Amino acid sequence: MNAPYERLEQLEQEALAALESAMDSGALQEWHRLYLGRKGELTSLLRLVAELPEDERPTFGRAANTLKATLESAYEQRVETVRRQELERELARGALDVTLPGRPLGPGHLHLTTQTLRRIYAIFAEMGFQVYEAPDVETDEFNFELLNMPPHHPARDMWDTFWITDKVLLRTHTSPGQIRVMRERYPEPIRVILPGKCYRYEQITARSEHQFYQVEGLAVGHGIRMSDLIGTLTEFARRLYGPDRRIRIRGSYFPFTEPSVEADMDCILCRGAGCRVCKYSGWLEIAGAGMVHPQVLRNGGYDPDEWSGFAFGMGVERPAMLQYSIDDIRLFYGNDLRFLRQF
Ligand code: FA5
Repeated sequence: MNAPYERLEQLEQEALAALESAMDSGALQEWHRLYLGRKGELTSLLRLVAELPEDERPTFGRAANTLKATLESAYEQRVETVRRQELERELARGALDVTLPGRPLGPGHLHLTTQTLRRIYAIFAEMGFQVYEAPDVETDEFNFELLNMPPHHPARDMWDTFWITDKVLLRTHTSPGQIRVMRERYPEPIRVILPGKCYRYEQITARSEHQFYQVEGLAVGHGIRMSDLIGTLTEFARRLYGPDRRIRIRGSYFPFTEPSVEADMDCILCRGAGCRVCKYSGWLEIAGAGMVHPQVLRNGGYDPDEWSGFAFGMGVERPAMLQYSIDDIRLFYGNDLRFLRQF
């Protein structure tokens, strides 16, 4: 047997013996560097290949690779053993007391949006409104067509849309739920609120998110009038923001209500005098609303000659922003606990 082969055998014995005496992770690292490292013994041995006659080189190469594999697997096993021994030593020293109680996790609390939603539910529940949930993923038919917006209707531009397919979308408002409740409840009278997330393909700014909450309201019955709508919204604003709130109704346009209005409330900060919050108008918008359009009643299965109804849709984050002087809607879902803990 010539010198390189002998060296190979010697190296195996030497390395395995050294491995057995490596007692901690530092020693193991040192062993790895010495025998398997880039400048280690095995690597330098492989260089001896050049000294061998050409026909012996493949056999030597194979033998060296086998040795490499043997040493690597012995190393892995030794690492396991040493790790276990180290842990046992540590436990014996009492450094790790597994009987200690864990670090306490403080209780969380409801998100500001959830708190606001629950306040809104409670107020409407007292006024006899049930909560009805409709799907976030909607069809063009429910989000637009049945609400009086056929394809290419210009009012569709009011709602920039996330499309999933040609006919399926993420609802841009909670109004499609109106049709769903009517079709489910006919021929009963209806008094529901429909809370939920809405999605709009919009530029995100301090005032606008592309994902936000709305609460829709719908009442359908015999002889329901505009004054019922105004009374309901006034009562709601007074219960949420204080008993002396005033409501103002302005004419507006939505394809699914006729007539359509926007309801404003006197500014909670300046009480109508004019300030930064209300942009010096004295008023804050609280909801889009109106009398349910006869065609929408029909689409829900209710005959508009016998039935009438009102509907409204309000944001959730924007009123909460006003109430707590939050100047950026992006804080709501930024998951910064320093912000969330304040509420
Ligand atoms: C609507 O979505 C109508 N569906 C409301 C309605 C319902 C009218 C029933 C008539 C009858 P509008 O696009 O104005 O209307 O949205 C209503 C409220 O949602 C706004 O007043 C605002 O508070 C909130 N909102 C709208 N877009 C955003 C947004 N990008 N980020 C946060 N809040 C928003």
